[in-house]
Amino acid sequence: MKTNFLKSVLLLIISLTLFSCSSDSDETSAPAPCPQGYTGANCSTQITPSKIIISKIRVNVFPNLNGTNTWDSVINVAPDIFVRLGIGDGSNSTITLYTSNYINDALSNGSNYFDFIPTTPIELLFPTQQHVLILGDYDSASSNDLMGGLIFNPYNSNNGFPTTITISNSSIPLKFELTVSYVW
Ligand SMILES: [Ca+2]
Ligand SMILES: [Ca+2]
Repeated sequence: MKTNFLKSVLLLIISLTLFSCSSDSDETSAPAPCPQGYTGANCSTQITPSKIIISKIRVNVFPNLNGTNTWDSVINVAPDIFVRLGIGDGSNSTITLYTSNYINDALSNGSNYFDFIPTTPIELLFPTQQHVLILGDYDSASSNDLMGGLIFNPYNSNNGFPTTITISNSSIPLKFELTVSYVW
């Protein structure tokens, strides 16, 4: 009986030693470096970027009519579109980051698009905060018409850092595509 017990203890010590040895060998092998923007044991955790940079705002879809009326009432009735980007929800407290020039007499046919390329790329310094992208009809003779706006979060922790961020709502209808890059 006593011998059997000692044997068991000895086996336990041997297996613990073996386990400890294999553990040591794991520690000595250096892990492969993760691609930029990722961390964690298997490099699957995204690192929140310090900023997201927008180099282009593409307008893909917008309403050609203001309800049943045209956006403008005289001669050229199509809207003169411009985009405005801000931090917030579109209310008065929204902080405007960018307002584009306007494109004359734009009509959306579902397959065309209109690009706005800022002279200086737009830097989003708070990429996890709520932003708003607004489409307006520029009216020189009166105040501009709000054609529609969409709220979005530029950064999501599991989206794989896409270089194109699509923001859309088919019921307005409104669709934007942002061309972006990331800085960590
Ligand atoms: Ca108008
Ligand atoms: Ca107009």
